[in-house]
Amino acid sequence: MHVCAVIPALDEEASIGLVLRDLPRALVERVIVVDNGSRDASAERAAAAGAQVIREPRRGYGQACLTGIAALPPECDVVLFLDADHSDHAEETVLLLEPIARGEADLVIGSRRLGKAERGALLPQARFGNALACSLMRLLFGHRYTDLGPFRAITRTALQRIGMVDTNFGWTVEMQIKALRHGLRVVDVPVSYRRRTGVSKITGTLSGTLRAGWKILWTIFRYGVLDRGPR
Ligand SMILES: Nc1nc2c(ncn2[C@@H]2O[C@H](COP(=O)(O)OP(=O)(O)OP(=O)(O)O)[C@@H](O)[C@H]2O)c(=O)[nH]1
Ligand SMILES: [Mg+2]
Repeated sequence: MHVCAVIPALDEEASIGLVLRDLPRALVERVIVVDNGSRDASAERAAAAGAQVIREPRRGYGQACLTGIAALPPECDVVLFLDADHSDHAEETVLLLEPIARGEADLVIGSRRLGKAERGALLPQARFGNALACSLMRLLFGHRYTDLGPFRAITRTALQRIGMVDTNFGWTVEMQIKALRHGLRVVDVPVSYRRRTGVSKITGTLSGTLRAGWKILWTIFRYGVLDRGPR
């Protein structure tokens, strides 16, 4: 397996070095950090820690992921996504890759609900939003996801099939819904989660929570009610 990691980063100079330090380079051939218009030294820190840095001035979590995907080398056949704020335990990468390596999964979601989240790492609004989104997906698609966690692995073939388009907060749920609609094999595995390093941008702020929550619900409604075709 040729595994490449895509890490969206927006002003994460305090944490990006730690993430890259913890990522098992024996398993991950190439690490692409997508710098999403940071005004701090995220890009320099990432480059110094051995990552390929790509700049994407258009803001948005999904946009950063799309730009990272566009830069994947041809030999890459599994893509690992994780956040740059050192909340995910990059050293647990192997847990996400195992089901794919065994030929049992196309998409593996790192579930913070099945795993151990440090106290205060998953804010109440995040727990509530994840539970609501997972219940709605269960109702509409009949599959029981346990989390919308950002730490995940997907085969390149699956990624190409599902045709991701969301440019911001709908990214994680879009991937999970489309995986079901395309009949992909999806697995949740327990992962650990810690409090972020640096300044909170989404879940730790009221406006971020409202915008993300709204976009996640809208994405579920769009793919689950308005347009139920395979794409
Ligand atoms: N908010 C935001 N984050 C981005 C963007 N592009 C990349 N990111 C990165 O996406 C990841 C997730 O953002 P976080 O701010 O950690 O979001 P969260 O985990 O829901 O909430 P907090 O950790 O409490 O802020 C981080 O690694 C960010 O640096 C962007 O345009 N907006
Ligand atoms: Mg975070």
